[in-house]
Amino acid sequence: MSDKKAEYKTYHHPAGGWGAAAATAKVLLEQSVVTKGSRALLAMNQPGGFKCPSCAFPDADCKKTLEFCENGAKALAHEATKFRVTRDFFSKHTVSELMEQSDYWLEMQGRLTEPMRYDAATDKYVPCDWDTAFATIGKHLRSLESPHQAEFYTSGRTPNEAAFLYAIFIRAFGTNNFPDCSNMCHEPTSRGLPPAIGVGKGTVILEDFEHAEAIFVIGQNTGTNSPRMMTNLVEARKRGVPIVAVNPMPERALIRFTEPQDMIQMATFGSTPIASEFVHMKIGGDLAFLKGIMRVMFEREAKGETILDHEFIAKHTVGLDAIRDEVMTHDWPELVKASGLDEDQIRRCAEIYIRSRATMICYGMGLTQHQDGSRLLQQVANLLLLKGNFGKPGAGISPIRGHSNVQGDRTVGIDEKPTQEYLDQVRDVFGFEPPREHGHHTVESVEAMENGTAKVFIGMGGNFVRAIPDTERSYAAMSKLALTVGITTKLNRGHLVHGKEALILPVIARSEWIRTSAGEQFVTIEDSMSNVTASRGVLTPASEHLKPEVEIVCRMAMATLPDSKIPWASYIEDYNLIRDKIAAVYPEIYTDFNEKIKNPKGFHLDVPPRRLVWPTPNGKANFLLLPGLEVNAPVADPAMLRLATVRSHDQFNTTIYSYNDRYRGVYNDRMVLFMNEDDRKERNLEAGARVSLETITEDGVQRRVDGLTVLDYPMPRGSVAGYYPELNPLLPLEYYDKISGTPAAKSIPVRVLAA
Ligand SMILES: Nc1nc2c(c(=O)[nH]1)N[C@H]1C(S)=C(S)[C@@H](COP(=O)(O)OP(=O)(O)OC[C@H]3O[C@@H](n4cnc5c(=O)[nH]c(N)nc54)[C@H](O)[C@@H]3O)O[C@H]1N2
Ligand SMILES: Nc1nc2c(c(=O)[nH]1)N[C@H]1C(S)=C(S)[C@@H](COP(=O)(O)OP(=O)(O)OC[C@H]3O[C@@H](n4cnc5c(=O)[nH]c(N)nc54)[C@H](O)[C@@H]3O)O[C@H]1N2
Ligand SMILES: [Mo]
Repeated sequence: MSDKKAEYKTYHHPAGGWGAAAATAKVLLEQSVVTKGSRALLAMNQPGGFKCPSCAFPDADCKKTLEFCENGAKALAHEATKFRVTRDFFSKHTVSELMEQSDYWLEMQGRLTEPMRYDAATDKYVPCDWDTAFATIGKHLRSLESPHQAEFYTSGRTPNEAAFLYAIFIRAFGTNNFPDCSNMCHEPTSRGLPPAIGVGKGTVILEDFEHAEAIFVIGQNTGTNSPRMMTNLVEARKRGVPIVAVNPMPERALIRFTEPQDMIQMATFGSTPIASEFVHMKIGGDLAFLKGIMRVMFEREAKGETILDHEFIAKHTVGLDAIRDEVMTHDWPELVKASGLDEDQIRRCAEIYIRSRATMICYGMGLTQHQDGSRLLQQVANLLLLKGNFGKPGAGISPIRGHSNVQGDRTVGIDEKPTQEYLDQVRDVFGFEPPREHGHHTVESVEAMENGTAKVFIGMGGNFVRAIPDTERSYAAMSKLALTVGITTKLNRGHLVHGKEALILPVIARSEWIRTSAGEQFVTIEDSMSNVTASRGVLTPASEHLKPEVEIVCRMAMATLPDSKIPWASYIEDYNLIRDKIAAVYPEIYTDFNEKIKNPKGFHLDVPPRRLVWPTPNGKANFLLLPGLEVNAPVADPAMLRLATVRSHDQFNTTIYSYNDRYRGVYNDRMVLFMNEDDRKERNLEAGARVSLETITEDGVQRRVDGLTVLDYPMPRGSVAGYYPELNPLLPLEYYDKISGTPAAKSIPVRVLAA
């Protein structure tokens, strides 16, 4: 809880603008990094500098000198902070005491400075040298009965070089247990899109924004979670491009935005309206909305108009008739009811889509985090295919990825279901036979901890226990482990919910330099639009005892696999050697990696649908069916509300920068429930009432969060929202998309209990 008085007031200004400029200055000041931080900001996303540690949106073509945003500045300020968590700090607090502190407090303590190990006798973390730490990991892993008893988590800040070697190490060790932050995020993209278009990635690049004739932004809070994309939306809007925003929350930046880097707009307090059509849809109504648009197209075709791109469909696709038949089974009253929209608005959006000769559909967690998230994305692909919106400038599908390198990690091997081609390449390049059976995704790894099969958890970045569903259960599962290891920059809950033995291994951060005997090293990052660039830190590491992630991976491998023929020690010194191996394992996309990466703007990995090539089993793009209009299991309880767990403007996932959420008008509080006024009145609640939320499930487990303040907010009837991770205790572990394993964090069935 914040120690300041909570305040709730409507935010009337455009997003961005002076509010963003002030927030940037404030966070630099708070973390006491004004000069250091400002210097680093100038190097962020510049050729020769480092990639922003925040989101995965690409940086523009180096046109602007300050290629960062308010939330990038927050991420950097918190990384470059002057505060430190030292051995002194740990000697003053037991782990049980630290457990009582908030996530915000833990974050504010600063950067970790040296390796620590858990001492059960004192319930404290105590210093531990690096050699002992690696020996402990090696000892535990070698003593397992089976390599499948270990779970190796990756969070998406990990750069390509470290992720690639981590994948090789773990496969040489003998398992494909790769739970990954992507499993909670854009995994429906990675699993849902390949059967449809042959790749599990986006098909647009940044330049496409300049050619699009319509842009849809569905289930994504652009102004907060990928603010650099606002520049592209503003530019498109100024060109008169219609923008359709589809969201149960009227996110401020999608309505009106002032470019903080536009001097004239700033000076004149001007702003640009963003959404030409704001589609205020109920949670999970997307399927009905998409089908409604398709229905308009089919209706008009039936009347003799030419609406579809018949040439494209005939040449490139399979399955049109089945899709048409399925869509036409839903009449308008049904579509209206399931989406919560009126028919006119769906028709207007269809008109925008039909008129545009090149449409981009961008989306985020509002589409992926449902029980049928993967198949819902296939419907997005269907809509695009109907008008041939692939392989031409300004058109395509655009998942807006989360972590800065989450897409890259997946490309270089972090995958619990690796392809046979990749495994063959690993065998041929590294000379060992990798395991072929599928490993655990995130949810399965928690189940393995719960049932006692898993003994060791290693987290390469991230904050696993706070990110996963069913908090109480997950804490209990993690506590059963023999060893937990957190390879991280900052103190977080993941270090406090620990196994019998536990290690904290502090790493050099993105903004800091890496120097080895072979000179200064750089790493590489793949952004949301498949562009790979170098990232070179400019700041002095937070402590002399930190190690780069690459070295930590190599030394874990050396300690675990003493007979390994792989030259781990050489990779620690020279990252070019790692990139040569990436090129060898992925000749189709990474040939001449070390040459190509010399281009300061990086290079694009090939995405075949851009060339109208479909790497699906039948070599075509496929229209795929998702019958019905619901993307989550129905719940009979008439009092049920659907709860979306979302991010505030002042957090990065589990990292809480402050208790404010400026654009939604919430100050000094995160325990709030955004609710439609009529839903509140129907429950006889006063505005500002204290309530509890309880999950509606049939598994007999009570999941409840108390102490939430009800806020009247323009939510559609039946839809409520609150903050992640505070509301994760409500999300049942089993409540996930079966194709991708992604928890349905946007559609938890809950009831409200008056306090
Ligand atoms: N500053 C900052 N940047 C970030 C992050 C961060 O925490 N902070 N996180 C990073 C990561 S890992 C990710 S994955 C991305 C996340 O970025 P987003 O995808 O924007 O994530 P969320 O805040 O979870 O919410 C997405 C939006 O979905 C809407 N929504 C909820 N339910 C539905 C629904 O049923 N349908 C539709 N259409 N919309 C719905 C919500 O109202 C919200 O506006 O951002 C990345 N960038
Ligand atoms: N209910 C609910 N749950 C969700 C979501 C939701 O919308 N709702 N979103 C899901 C999504 S999209 C995601 S991606 C996951 C996020 O899950 P994670 O990726 O596991 O979580 P983060 O909060 O991003 O991890 C933050 C920690 O990473 C460490 N760190 C930061 N920078 C570095 C670095 O450079 N190197 C290393 N090694 N460590 C570093 C720091 O110690 C920091 O405390 O959460 C998921 N969980
Ligand atoms: Mo994410």
